[in-house]
Amino acid sequence: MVYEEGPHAIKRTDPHRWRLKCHEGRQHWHYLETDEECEQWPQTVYDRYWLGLPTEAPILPAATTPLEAARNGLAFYKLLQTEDGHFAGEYGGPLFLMPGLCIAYYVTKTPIPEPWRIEMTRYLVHRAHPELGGWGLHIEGQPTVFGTACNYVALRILGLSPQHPVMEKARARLHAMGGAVRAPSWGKFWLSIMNVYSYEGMNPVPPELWLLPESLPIHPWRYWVHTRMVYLSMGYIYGRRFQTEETDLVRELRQELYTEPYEKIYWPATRNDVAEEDLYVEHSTLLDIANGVMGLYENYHSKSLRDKALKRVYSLILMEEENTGGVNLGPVNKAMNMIIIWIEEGATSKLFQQQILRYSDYVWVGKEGMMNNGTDGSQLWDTAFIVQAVCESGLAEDEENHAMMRHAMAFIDDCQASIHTYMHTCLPMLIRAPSMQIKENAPMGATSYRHIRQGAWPFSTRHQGYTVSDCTAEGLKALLCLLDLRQNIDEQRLYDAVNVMLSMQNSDGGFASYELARGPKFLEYLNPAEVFGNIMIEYSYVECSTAVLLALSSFRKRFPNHRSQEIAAVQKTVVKFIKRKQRDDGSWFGSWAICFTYAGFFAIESLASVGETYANRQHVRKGCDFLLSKQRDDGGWGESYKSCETGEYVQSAMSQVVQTSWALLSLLAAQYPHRDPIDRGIQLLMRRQQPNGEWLQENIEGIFNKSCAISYPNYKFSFTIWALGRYHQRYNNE
Ligand code: LAN
Repeated sequence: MVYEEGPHAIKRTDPHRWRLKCHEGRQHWHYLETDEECEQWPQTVYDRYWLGLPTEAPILPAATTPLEAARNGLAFYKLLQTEDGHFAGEYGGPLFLMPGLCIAYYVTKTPIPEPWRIEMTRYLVHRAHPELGGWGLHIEGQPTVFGTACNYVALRILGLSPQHPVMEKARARLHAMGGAVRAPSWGKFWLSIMNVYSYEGMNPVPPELWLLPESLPIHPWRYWVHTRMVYLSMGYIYGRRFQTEETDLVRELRQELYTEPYEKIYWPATRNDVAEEDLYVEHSTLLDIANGVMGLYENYHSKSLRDKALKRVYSLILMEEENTGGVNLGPVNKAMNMIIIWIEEGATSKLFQQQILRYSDYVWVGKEGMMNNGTDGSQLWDTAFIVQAVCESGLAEDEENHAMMRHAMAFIDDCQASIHTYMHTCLPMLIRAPSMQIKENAPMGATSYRHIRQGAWPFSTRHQGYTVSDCTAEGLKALLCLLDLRQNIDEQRLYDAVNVMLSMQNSDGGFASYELARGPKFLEYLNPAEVFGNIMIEYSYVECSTAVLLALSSFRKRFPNHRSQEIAAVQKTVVKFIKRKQRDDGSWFGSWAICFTYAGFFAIESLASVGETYANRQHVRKGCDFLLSKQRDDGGWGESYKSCETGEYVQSAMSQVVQTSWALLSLLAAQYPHRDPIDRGIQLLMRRQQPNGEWLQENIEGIFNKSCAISYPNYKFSFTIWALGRYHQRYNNE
């Protein structure tokens, strides 16, 4: 074992021993123990790239035109394609996920594999705030009680001593913020499981909510799927008041996390105490009243009703388990379900073993150690973008790119939910309604409340398999590109994808992320999470709506006779929605990446897909003018994640290649008539390109729930190549 140089002097594994193995999109990092194994299984360029080792990618002839720059970019990026045809990548950023993993392993007494333990410790040590100490909600944020208390616990589980300088500094920061009593609700919850906090100090999460009539507007089936699945599992654990046993570590943590003696804390008074550093959405009066009522209920609740509710909740968790093969929707319900399945089924059960196995899908080794990804990856998403970029730029015609494209297509093809995958991964009760719309599905009570998925694409892998509107759109767009290359595709697959999209339009004309908007807007007043905004229900998002519009537009051009009237009607109403969402200054607010530049790109491109351009339409013109007003002296664009928090455009310290690409793609799609700003942007992309064709990592690219940043490291390849390629198509390298 080696120690890293530098201020942290922390243990590290040998980076030359890690290998990424990918199968059907599943990404697993393996640590090889012997030299012999290493010789038999040499490191690939993508292993080295993601581990931060020199890639040894060849130096390329310097690009003199945008097309050559795109070609060089692709020559490098191609080397990162994994053996199963997708483009892998780290998906870190949030800092509230690894505590869930560590606590789940700790309470279920599951040993954390040694190489993981070492690399997770290294990651968290590196990600502590360099000046202030402690951790934030995400890697670019300021320290919060949530981040600091939970990651402190995680590091203690991982074995780091409380005397380590990073821990001392974190403790000081935590105490300066008021100690762990001031954690937001999700923090209070994890700490309660760890038995270093009392459930008396938590607002109730009664599982009985799931027994309410489904017709009630507050029934959880109407929540946004991530919120629903988190509160489903939280309700189970809260309902049972599950806590791990009191160990030495537990006793020590109780002394370390607070500013006063643990025994003296009056817990009920801490329920609504949340540090200013953490608070993004304050409690509404409605929420406080609801918490009060639920608190009374908790004092007198009936045991038999609770048992019934726990049974119902557990049956839904089992459906989730089966529907996703143990991957689960996301990293938060994954950690909770690992604990729940251990409680219900025991450590030796098949289901619990599957839970452990599937945790490998969530962890990723980067150059600063091992992180807990925000999902089980972004496989479909990233692969669909590069396929479209290569097609549009014309690089798909190059012989040298054929193998890579075929391979990517095979992955995209395999990733789509078909009858075949359906049979394998869905519960029998879901199979009964493969191509029906949600309102025609079997009675809600009998299902797991999921939207139809035959023909859909997920964000990551078909194993996780959740329908996402814009992932379906991007998957379809990518397949349609391939039609241009005259590959054989079963048309029914395309029709199924269209069917999924058509089933997802909301009454306001827009599209949400995973499902139709099912709940009333007032549910947002009951958002108990404090650290995230707009999480209670689905909303129509600019990005999702525009992606669907783009997909439908390109589908309709090729298949003008398939459901043409319906598609035309949807196109019309989405266009209206997009125009309604434009702000007076010409911008669109983005919810899933940063921010106005991202949403502007999708909006302008989608309007262009129905023939609206800078010359002929006011909305596109205003959208372009807004972007142009943000161009910087060096020709680039650069927006900070702060835009997403504040709702106003905030410039970042430097221009960013990713945002420059989005802005250029927008101007080019809109047929903006003047070349100068476009040329200056293109020159910036070319200047930033390295001699081996790559672009270096810049600021974090993505966001969710208004407050949490998340990495999309592949964007710096797919969108740069796309912008350069689109420029070439428009101006032919003049
Ligand atoms: C994602 C990632 C992808 C993203 C897009 C496809 C880009 C978007 O257009 C639609 C929404 C979606 C699918 C999305 C939703 C929320 C996710 C799953 C994430 C941002 C990745 C991580 C995040 C998830 C909620 C993180 C876990 C945290 C909780 C609050 C439960």
